[in-house]
Amino acid sequence: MKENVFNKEAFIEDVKENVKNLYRKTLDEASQQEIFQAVSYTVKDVIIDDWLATQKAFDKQDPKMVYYMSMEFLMGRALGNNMINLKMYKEVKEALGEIGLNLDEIEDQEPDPALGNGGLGRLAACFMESLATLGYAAYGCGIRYRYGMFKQKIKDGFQVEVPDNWLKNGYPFELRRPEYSYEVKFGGYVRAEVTEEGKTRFVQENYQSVLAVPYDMPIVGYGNHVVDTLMIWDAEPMECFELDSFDKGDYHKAVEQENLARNLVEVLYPNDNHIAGKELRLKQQYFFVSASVQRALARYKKHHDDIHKLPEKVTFQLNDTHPTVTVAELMRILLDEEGLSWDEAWEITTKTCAYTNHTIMAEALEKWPIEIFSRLLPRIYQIVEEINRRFLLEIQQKYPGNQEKIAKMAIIYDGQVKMAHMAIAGSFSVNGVARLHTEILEKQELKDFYEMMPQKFNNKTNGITQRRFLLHANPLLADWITDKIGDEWITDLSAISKLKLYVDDEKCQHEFMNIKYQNKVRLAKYIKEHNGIDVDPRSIFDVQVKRLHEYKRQLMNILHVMYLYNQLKDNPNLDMVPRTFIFGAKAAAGYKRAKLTIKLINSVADVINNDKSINGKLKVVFIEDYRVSNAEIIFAAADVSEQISTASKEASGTGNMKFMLNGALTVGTMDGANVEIVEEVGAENAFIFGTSSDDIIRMEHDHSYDPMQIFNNDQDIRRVLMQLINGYYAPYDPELFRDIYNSLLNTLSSDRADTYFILKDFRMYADAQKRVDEAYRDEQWWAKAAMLNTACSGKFSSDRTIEEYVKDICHLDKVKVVL
Ligand code: NBG
Repeated sequence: MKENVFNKEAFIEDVKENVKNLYRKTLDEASQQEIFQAVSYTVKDVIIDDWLATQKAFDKQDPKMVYYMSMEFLMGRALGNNMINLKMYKEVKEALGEIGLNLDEIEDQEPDPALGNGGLGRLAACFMESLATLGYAAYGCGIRYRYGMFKQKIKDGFQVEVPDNWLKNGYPFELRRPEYSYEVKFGGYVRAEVTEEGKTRFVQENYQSVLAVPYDMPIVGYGNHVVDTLMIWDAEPMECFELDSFDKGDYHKAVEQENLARNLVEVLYPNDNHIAGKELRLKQQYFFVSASVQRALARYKKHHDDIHKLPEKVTFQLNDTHPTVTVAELMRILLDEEGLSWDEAWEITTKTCAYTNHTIMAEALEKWPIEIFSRLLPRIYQIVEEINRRFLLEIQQKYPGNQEKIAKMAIIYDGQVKMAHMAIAGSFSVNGVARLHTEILEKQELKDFYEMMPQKFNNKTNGITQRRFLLHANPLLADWITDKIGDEWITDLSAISKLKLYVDDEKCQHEFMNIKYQNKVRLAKYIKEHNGIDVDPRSIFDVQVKRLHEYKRQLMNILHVMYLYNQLKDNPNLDMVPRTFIFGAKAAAGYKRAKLTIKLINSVADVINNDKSINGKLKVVFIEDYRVSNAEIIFAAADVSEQISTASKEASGTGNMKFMLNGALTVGTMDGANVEIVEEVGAENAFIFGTSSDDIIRMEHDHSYDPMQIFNNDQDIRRVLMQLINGYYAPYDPELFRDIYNSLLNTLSSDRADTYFILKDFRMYADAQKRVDEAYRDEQWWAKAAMLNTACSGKFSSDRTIEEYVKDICHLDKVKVVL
């Protein structure tokens, strides 16, 4: 195999050439952004050869392919990672350095393609990278939103959302592929016609349509020349002449279609674990699903002539319920375009689709009113009705006369189309994303489905890619690890367990903690630059970064900070290790209480950071615009990882894994993948607390939890809560945080008080935090525990997760790329 031998001079020449061709400038005239573009094009040149070779290998080896269907891909910046995976990062850094260019600064010019919200979108990105690195044929299918996740600004402590125009300078790593465009139809009505062979055919008429145009982005495998593809769809208006002859010259329709195309991919809905329920969202879903399924089938048919064998070559993996219309769209094509019978089509569909569930949060369960669904997707709706009718028959056969089962399991019920039910009925596999989550699905949320078809259910505990979250994010630690145990961990994270040999070695402990310290200095510098706050890298960096959601309980964290501050005010000599509490979180634009929590964090930060009397023992920092690029700096610098969700609510979490990999100790509940993290590293090397998921679920059912009792009996908690409404942190508007206070105590509101059991867990949380304080004083103990966290993180590579998906669900073949 030909290696990409790096030629420094040629590389620099190419960069210069690109600057000249793109901007008619010489290198010294070019801006940093222009240099970023030029370097990216140079790197893309290298990728293109591998990409082409990969496509050739696919054609020749005809591997089975997975189409990862996802509304979200939170890719993060590409330049650095592409160079890492091409194994040319250090060489490029050096070469650029020699001509006075700083690679870090150049990387900083790249916008974060933020085509996702949080964990679900980032998981999709990690999976794509692992698929390529493991040599599997994979397409990511999604939407090329004109505006990704908003940029967050903090003004007066409040979140302000600013549009993220990530394409404004042009994105060097995408490739427009108009030759693979497809029409996607909305609305109109369905007409049945009888064909010459006497069959009934259904034709959609008087519809509006858009042209789906794919942009391909390369997904570079690590050091193996495999380049998979992320295809994200843009919407363009159909040319007028492509209208039905009947409609030709219909000016109104032409304008409508133009508008439809413009609006369709305009913006990503900024909700995490919550549905928007907007008509446009359903349009987005069908748009990218229809285009992707059409492209997948076209590719299949180019190489095969028996459509019945589709499941042998294709799996559609549904990333949550968002792409569930895949089931119906595939049925439509097989029935209406391929002319198959219902039974044949259903057989193929249910062997091709597989569904991953990512949450049990009720407000995230997708349901569409029949009115909207049938109006937007008339033919698809007919098919869903028939899927539902047959599914109900099956249920009746299995549970004769059991009306309750029908009510609970129907796909169409109560005027709504239930996407999760359709996903389960239409898939051969249903998986949860951590062991506990899958158990809760089987025993609670999806119990009826599990009882009826247990063979479909399986668990795939999430993972993360160590190439981005260690090799790129934490070069100091990555080099140190490689120095100690070799570089096998880069492609086989289980090898990182070899570090266990060194955890008792004092010199190694020192080196490890020194690297942590340097990473803390790097983060402190970032915080100073972006927040203007001085933080002491010798303090404990205690970090909670993730989407803001009540179930994740950032509120409990900040209430605890308020409690610590009260203690310090009572006793300025309190013996505590200085601690810096670091937050980073975006709240959905319409999620009031989440936004108010951000304001609370910033208000508390204001008071505490400006109080000289506490001698800098406490600092609070809210990092603006938390996103993949600054996440990489943050994980590397954390001592403590806050994973404090209400047990049962966090399906898995993946931030928890990124912290662990970088040697942070978890303060956490027994929720999501925390359970498995603790199993790997040992409970003694984490700080576990809180009510168990069984108890939470029980109290949710029997309504036995009463936060008021705790408020009445615990003076410290009472004091903290009163500070929410007595102007302590909002002297100019004492009522500002009333809603938060009410959410914890007020039983008048329609929600039950303290839905997320914050007061219930508060004392146990404070105790766990006390243990952190004590443990940190023992430097040796801490260093060993931190190293053990890194050494025991092997299970949490997305490479492991993908291998499990391949083995149990989609059975892909490995591809070998020869140049
Ligand atoms: C999220 C869960 C996380 C999980 C990611 C990836 C949704 C709907 N779910 O716990 O909240 O880690 O999915 O599986 O965003």
